Amino acid sequence: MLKKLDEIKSKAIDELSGISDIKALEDWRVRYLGKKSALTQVLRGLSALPVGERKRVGASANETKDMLEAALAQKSEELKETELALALERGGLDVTLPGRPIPLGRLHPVTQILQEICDIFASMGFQVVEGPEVEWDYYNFEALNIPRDHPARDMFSTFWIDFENERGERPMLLRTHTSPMQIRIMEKTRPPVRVVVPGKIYRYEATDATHETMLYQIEGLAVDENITLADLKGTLYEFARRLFGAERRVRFRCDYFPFVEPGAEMAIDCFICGGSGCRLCSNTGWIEIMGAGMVHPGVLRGVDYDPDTYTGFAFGMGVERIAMLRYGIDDIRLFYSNDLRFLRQF
Ligand code: 2NL
Repeated sequence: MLKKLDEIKSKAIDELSGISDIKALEDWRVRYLGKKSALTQVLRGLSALPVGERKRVGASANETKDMLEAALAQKSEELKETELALALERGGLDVTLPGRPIPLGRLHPVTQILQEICDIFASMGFQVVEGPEVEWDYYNFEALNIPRDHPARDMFSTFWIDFENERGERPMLLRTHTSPMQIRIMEKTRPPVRVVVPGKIYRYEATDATHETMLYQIEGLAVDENITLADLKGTLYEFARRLFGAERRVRFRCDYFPFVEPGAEMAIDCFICGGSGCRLCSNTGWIEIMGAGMVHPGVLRGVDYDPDTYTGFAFGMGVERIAMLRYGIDDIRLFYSNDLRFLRQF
């Protein structure tokens, strides 16, 4: 019996070494370890043997079984590895490769600043509203106190889409500021009004380090009874300190915009040199960040608000300019040239 087990073992091992595919390995398993295999027969027949022999034969049979099972497991592992290598050679899929990382996107620096600005005004009670980029001449100019042949139109180099034609149809353009949306809001609602309008605007100009034909602007408007220049100054002062630092000082100087009276430009003290003069502030100590003013009574009348009852303040700023100041960028064209080396820094 012991001799028979030895024969089974050496024959099985001999055959196993010649096996080179998984199907043949399964046949081998059934032949040497299956229910009908010689080994299993020996194990089953143990109870019929006299005690002394049963012990010896049983120990040897179990040892043979363990040994064959271990050899089977090792062979199976080897075959799997060779099959994977072959599949790869044929151009198959290697499921053991680590996955390719998914590139993570991010918000454009101008979008980040735009959202920051909107958040500040929203926290002060302003609603955030967007409007159309293609506008009627009426909303972009006439309603803003800029009549057809007024020289103030020269301030806004305009992309015209359609001029007034012989059929008397209205002229159309790409908006040169977001104010037309504020006119639309005032037409549709009664005071109190508190809105900020972010969005794209267009200027028909040559591009250079500080000019783009398409840029972002954010304008704000507050109209109610008893709104004064003090409200304008307090609101914009708070805004400047939240965006550029609590230690900022501000300066208001007279300026002209056709839709406000009086009009002003607002500057902050230079956050690089603290006012002593440097490249950023062109040695003046001050950086202009926006235009503002009290809404012109003609604009209020145009939307049917009585200027004797209501007053308001308005302001506007270029978002790229603010982003350039915040990040120390010296050329506006970098924002829109899609160079990832630039964009990945934000
Ligand atoms: C600028 C200066 C300004 C306004 C925008 C405004 C809007 C309405 C009525 C009155 Cl509906 N004013 N907007 C006022 C003063 C200045 O923007 O463009 N700075 C970059």
